Amino acid sequence: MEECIFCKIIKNEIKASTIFEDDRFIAFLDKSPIFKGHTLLIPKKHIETIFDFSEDYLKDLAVETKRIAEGVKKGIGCDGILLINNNIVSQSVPHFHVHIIPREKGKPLRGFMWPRTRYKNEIEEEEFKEKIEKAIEMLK
Ligand code: DGP
Repeated sequence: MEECIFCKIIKNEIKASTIFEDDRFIAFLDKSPIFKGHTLLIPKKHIETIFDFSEDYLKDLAVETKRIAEGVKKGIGCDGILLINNNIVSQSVPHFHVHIIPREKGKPLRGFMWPRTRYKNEIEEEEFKEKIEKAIEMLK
């Protein structure tokens, strides 16, 4: 089976513009950035989606995400940061990655995450709220 592209980046078999690396994580520039400076943060362990993480690794990922996002913001002097992560659907590389994307005021995302939808009414919104609330309760 063809090996994962991001595992090859970790092993230095594919070149990437690496901006940070330690024993658990690596961050590098996305090869097709939404905006320049668009960075990907990935675990060095081959973990496919958020659902496959251990809690400890995920906690470290949250801390690392904040640090790298701060680095991108300070490093290029952008106004803000968009964090996104595709799991399964729209996930083109099956190795978990957080997109850390620089944002500038007045520079909109084009055709990305829009158009938004609306709930038909408050009853429908309540139904969605309850389904998710119950599922979370069961996870405790
Ligand atoms: P997603 O669609 O959420 O799975 O995002 C995958 C991202 O990975 C996409 O923005 C492009 C980036 N990408 C894919 N292959 C490579 C690569 O070989 N090098 C780098 N630097 N980025 C890659």
